[in-house]
Amino acid sequence: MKDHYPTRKTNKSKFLERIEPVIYNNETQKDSTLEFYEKYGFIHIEGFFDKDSTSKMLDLSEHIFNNPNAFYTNNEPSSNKVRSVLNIHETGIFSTIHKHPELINLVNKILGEYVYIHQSRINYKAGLGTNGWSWHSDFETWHSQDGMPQMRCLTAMIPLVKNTAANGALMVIPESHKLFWSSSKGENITAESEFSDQKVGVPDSDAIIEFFNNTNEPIKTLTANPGDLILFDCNTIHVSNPNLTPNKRTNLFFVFNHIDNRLVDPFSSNKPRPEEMGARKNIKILLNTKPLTI
Ligand SMILES: O=C(O)CCC(=O)C(=O)O
Repeated sequence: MKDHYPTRKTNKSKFLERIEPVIYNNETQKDSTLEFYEKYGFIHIEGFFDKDSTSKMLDLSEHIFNNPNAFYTNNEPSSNKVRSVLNIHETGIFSTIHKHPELINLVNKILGEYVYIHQSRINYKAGLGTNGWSWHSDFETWHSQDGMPQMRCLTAMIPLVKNTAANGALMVIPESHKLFWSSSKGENITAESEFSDQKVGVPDSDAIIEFFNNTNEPIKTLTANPGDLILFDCNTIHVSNPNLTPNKRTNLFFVFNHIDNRLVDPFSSNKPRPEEMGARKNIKILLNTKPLTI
């Protein structure tokens, strides 16, 4: 398959224009929410999930944090604290939540029918001493390491506690999803070390300046309440600071990919990352036809 976004191949980084649209569904009547998403690469919808479901999601996340052994986990780089737990979308209430008809409907309006879960995770940022994330585009990793061909994928992030500037709310560069930053080759890396502290594929300062020159908007700090929904395009450049408070910042992530964009062989690595980081076998198409009660 042709590599439209070569990255981590040479000693030079460069910018490439995005080829694909942001909204794939031609039938979508673009309301202001979708227009915003298309232009800026993210949307924040307040109060998407009700209080009861949100508190059940938080309870389950706490349970998993305290009993992580049954799950694929990733720890903080400098301690043995759990940083992320992956592949959680078929556990307890998460199995209903990721199929929430209104969520699937919204995702379908953006990516078109039919989508599946590429990756799911809880990021805990467990309080003082926990790392943040450097500026990056998820697509750059998913393309090079997992073999995701195109930008037809998005992340649904559900904050389960209040996200503030102090506990490391996600920050995005508006309009950055329209440019692809092709990274220079990096050192030998492991999937695990990169997951806990990404070093390769991280835009340098000049690249970040270019992303800012490309928009008139300031950084958007996505402070949010439990049960809100934040959707962001797979190529939107984002970052988050360490958690400076003593309490966990627990966020849930479901990554939806279009079925026509299934993973192929990685574009810049010999071996795919584990199934929990990028689904190849465990693929179930998500339909929004059955009303579900949550
Ligand atoms: O949890 C966060 O604050 C950021 C997560 C992130 O950037 C990522 O997992 O790619």
